[in-house]
Amino acid sequence: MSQPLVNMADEPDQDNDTAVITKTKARTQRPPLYKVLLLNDDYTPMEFVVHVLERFFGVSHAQAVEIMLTVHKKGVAVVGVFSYEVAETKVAQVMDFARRNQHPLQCTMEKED
Ligand code: TYC
Repeated sequence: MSQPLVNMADEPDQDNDTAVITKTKARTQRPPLYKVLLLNDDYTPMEFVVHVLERFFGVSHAQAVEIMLTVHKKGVAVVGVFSYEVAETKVAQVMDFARRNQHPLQCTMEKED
């Protein structure tokens, strides 16, 4: 928050020569960002994961295959970085779609450092 630019001294200033100028840097507050993570499992079909990535994360088919294979090999991958509300919605959409299709696919979010 802002500070006064001019602080008058507390002491009496009989000859008016002790005004203090204080500059405060205005810092912009950015909202925290959240990573959305996709986790590997042994049962969800690869094509289903590719479809999820295209449908909910707007990536191309080639990018979706690449991300899916990263998760398959490494166990987890960041699929996007969003505001809290958008990340929460993506996680809910993926988890709901996986559950409705009876796949154990897991999607979570975590605050970015
Ligand atoms: N490991 C799965 C398989 O071999 C494929 C898979 C990839 C599952 C990514 C989940 O997030 C995932 N069918």
